[in-house]
Amino acid sequence: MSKEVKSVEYGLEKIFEGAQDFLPLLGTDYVEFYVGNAKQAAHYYKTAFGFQSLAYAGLETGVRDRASYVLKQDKIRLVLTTPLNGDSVLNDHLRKHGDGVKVAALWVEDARSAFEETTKRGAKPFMEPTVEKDEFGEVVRAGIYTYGETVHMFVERKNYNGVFLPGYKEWKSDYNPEPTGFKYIDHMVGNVGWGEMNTWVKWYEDVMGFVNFLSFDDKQINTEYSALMSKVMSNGNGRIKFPINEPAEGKKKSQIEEYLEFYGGPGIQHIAIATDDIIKTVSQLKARGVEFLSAPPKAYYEAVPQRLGEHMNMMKEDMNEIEKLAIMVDADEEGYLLQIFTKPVQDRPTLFFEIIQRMGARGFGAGNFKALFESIEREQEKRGTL
Ligand code: TYF
Ligand code: FE
Repeated sequence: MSKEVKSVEYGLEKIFEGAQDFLPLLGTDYVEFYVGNAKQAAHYYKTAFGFQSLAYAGLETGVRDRASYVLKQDKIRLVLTTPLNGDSVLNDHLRKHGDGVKVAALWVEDARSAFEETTKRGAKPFMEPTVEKDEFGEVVRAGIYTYGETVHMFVERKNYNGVFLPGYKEWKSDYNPEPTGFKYIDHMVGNVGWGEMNTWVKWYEDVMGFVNFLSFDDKQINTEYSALMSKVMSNGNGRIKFPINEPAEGKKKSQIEEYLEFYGGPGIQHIAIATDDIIKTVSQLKARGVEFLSAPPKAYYEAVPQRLGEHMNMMKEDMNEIEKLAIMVDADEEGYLLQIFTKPVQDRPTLFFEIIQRMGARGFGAGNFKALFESIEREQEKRGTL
């Protein structure tokens, strides 16, 4: 693991030296998925992941071409959107990519300025700054394209106190499964094409003012087959992290190549969700039918003390529980982390989720890559895509 940018200080303001502040970001605002059946997807995210109903837009609210269900769990908002007729442009996206993430929306103070600053640095516009109003105030939104057909929306909501956005009505449901302990989005990872990682690293530097604070090359993370390279991009306050993967040459097909084939190009590969009690969260998810990758081998757990070194004494979690749930553990100079990965959450082997509990560590679990990628390869083997 190589640190390319030294961290200056912890806190809310500037963490990364070199990050530019022409685009101050307050956090992730929402993540919007385009799906084939938003009503059923919403049920899945409520039942299996413990999201709560928040807002709805569709025929009943005067929207004719799409239906959108908004779900919430602590700081995370998901929007599940589906087209309502064959003419909708959403169909082109769905036909090509299947269910997946269309929008990673960022919460900003000033959406007009965010749009202006990024487009003048080369971002391709998706939506010009637009004011949306209702009885709860107004929201300004604007959007730019990132890799593939994925979009970053900028959301300015300082003059708004409705449940989500103008045009949505509050969604009160009698069906409210218990939350599973999700807190916030830790990072969202994009897969891009062969040789394109550095192009997108530069794009996040130049257009968004981000810095590259961690890099993993193919030598560190080349298992028998699953070669890839990865660079983590972060904004200045460290709240927004977008790692970018590209495939690398291996013995057989890289998991990144499999994704690109089935998604029909670059897009979001996984969303990592932070919890502060991974044992409870993962036990709940498993009980509700969420499928995770197969467990690492016994030898992986035998090597935990060695991998954690001095951090082993700090570990509060019961290692037997951790192993029983097939959770992985890694450490860096600053602390340790616990993580686990779901299988893809739709039929195409594309988007999946990561559950992560950070106990001081700011890395991405490089010590787990081998075991993780071998689990992914076992799935690729079953799919005949290795
Ligand atoms: O976000 C990360 O870097 C880790 C590890 O295809 C990872 O979660 C990296 C690449 C990948 C799956 C997981
Ligand atoms: Fe991750």
